[in-house]
Amino acid sequence: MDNLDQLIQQAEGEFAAAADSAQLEQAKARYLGKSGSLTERLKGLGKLDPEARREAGAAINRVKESIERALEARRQALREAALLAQLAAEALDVTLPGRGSAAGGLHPVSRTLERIERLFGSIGFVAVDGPEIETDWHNFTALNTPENHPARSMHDTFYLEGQDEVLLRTHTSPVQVRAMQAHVARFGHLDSMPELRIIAPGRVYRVDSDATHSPMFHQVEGLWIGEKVSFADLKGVIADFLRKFFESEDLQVRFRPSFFPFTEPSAEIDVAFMSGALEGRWLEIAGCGMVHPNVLRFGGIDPERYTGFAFGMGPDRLTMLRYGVTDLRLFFEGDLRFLGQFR
Ligand code: 2NL
Repeated sequence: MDNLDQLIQQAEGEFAAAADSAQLEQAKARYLGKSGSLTERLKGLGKLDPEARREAGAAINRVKESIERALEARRQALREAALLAQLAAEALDVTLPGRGSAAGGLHPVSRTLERIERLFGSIGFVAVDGPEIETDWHNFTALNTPENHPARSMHDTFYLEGQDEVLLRTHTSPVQVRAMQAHVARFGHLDSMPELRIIAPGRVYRVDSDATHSPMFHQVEGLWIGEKVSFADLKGVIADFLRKFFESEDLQVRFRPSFFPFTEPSAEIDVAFMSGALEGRWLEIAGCGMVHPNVLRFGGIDPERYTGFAFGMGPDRLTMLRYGVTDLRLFFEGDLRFLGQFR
């Protein structure tokens, strides 16, 4: 009996010492396994006479049950310890503040484009778009650009490989040419066509790259065609737009005679600020003019009856001026340290 009680204590000690379930199962085998000490004792019962065998058997079975209970208790304890360890390892502090989602923002040039669209929209101009891959006809011919004009050279214009009639548009004028044709297709049969008032914002491409030129840049062109549209209308629309765009009522605006194949007469538009870092300096910011009769004709419009003005400006440059940015390439490198500053 004493011997058996010791066996229980010994088993309990070994079970307690088992650090994981593998060690515990090894300890179990030493008592309850095929040649474990209890099993050996049960085998020994056969040598006893029936009276003694019954008594010894019952005692061994009680011990066996005790050891099995101790085993099951230790198994349970190890399972709980493993679960607690896992919970601790995967601990998640739900009271910590979230990482937050940084607010995004529009690209500064997109902000300028939206501003331009809104200001012209307020006087009835509708924004239109069109393909960036254009035909030579829409980009140059319809704009009265001579066959041998330098703008048509490989040096200035990106042509598609193996196709000398297809190119990346160098301005958004072809969008306006398409809009004129669509307008005539829609309203040309009427006694009097409604006015066409559009702006064409978008990406354009030229073979040019330095601190102030990017091979891809933006342009906004505008076009107003009607029966009595004059250069005076052009001056008023542009001057009003620029004062609103730069939020400066005393902005100086100057129209300086110039030349474009697609307008006649043509002018360069300069502005001068009355205060700030650029105070008093004339800056060239757009070109404009009365639409050349040939261009109206290419658009399907009778130049004897209708006149119109057109203009083109660079929103990238307008954005640089508005925010005081000196390197155009910053707009197109995608560096969030720079872009994140415009919100
Ligand atoms: C500039 C000059 C200009 C136009 C663009 C135009 C478009 C049609 C007909 C006539 Cl469909 N003209 N566009 C006219 C004058 C100037 O842009 O310096 N842009 C940055």
